[in-house]
Amino acid sequence: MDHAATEQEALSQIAAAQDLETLESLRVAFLGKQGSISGLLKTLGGMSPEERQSEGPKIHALREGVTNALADRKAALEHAALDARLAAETIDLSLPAPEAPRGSVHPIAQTMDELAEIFADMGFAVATGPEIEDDWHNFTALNMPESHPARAMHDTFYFPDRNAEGREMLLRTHTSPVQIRAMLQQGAPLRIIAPGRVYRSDSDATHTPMFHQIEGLVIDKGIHLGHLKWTLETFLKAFFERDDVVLRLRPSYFPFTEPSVEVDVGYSLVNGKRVIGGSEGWMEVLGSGMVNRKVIAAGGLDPDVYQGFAFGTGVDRLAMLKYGMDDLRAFFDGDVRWLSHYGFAPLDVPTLSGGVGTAA
Ligand code: 2U9
Repeated sequence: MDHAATEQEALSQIAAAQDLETLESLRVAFLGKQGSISGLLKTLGGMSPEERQSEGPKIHALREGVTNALADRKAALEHAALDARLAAETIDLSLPAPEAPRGSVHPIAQTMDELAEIFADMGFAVATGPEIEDDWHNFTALNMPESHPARAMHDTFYFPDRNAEGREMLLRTHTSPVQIRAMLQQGAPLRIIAPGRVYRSDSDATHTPMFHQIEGLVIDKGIHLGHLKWTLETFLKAFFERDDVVLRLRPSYFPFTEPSVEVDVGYSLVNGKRVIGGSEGWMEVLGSGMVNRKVIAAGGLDPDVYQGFAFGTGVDRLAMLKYGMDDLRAFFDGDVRWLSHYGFAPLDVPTLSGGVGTAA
């Protein structure tokens, strides 16, 4: 049988195929179950051994030649299709940009920038650290030993596996481990703020499992509660952009500070709405205190030589208070209508001289 002629005919049909469907129907015609070359292969079974020895290699070579030609043509057709698509789908980079910038800065990002600006002016550096922490940096070093209730499963997101040193791993429940790391790495004196995301297993109208905190830490010789009060008062006046901000310090308890104070800020009622300033009522805005001796020691410093104060607050709550949003959950919905209402102009960077928070 003239296999060479059969192969020539098959190859020319394959070369002439202009699209993938035609090529597929040729594959079926030659190599499919009922295909012509498959049919030739089936004739091998009925041949004498001598005949099979001479015919077998020829039929197999024919099948291989056609298989390769089909694969090559398929690759060539796909390549051509991609080239055509790339040529057709171009972006005209010479198109003019939109007249006004479309995006806006999220109120949390804006508030974080304002806080960094205010504290930078008071000599604080911004410190950051990992959101996946070990239990020593998140709890033990902050005077929360293994028996402490804040370590309970229902408050904290733990990972199933321990790290290489055998420590339990978790999503940080506050930004305090950042300050522990800063004390160990930088020593004293220290003046830092630690803004960032924190995680707690809590979800309702006023709690989201991820929220934003900012904490501050000052360590030096001779630090006392007066330094704390001045710093927080200066900060709150700058943040709310009012000179009549009044603070009220109440005794409280945190494991990492001793003594501990909660800070309320006075508000007035204007048309039935609470406005920061004056003292018609009080709202809690910050937790703070003198750093516990055990925490100073965990940070590698001698508590007989160094003292410090620390504070912490929720950025989401501060943003709501300043910009008048009433639903925490809208912060994380990603709704562009909400963002275009509450967002800030991207090129309007907060500065102390220009006003820290100018709405878009
Ligand atoms: C070190 C030493 C002390 C940080 C502090 C608070 C008080 C506080 C809460 C306010 C509301 C967190 O967002 S919130 O849930 N924080 O009340 N935080 S003192 O004290 C530290 C931190 C680090 C090394």
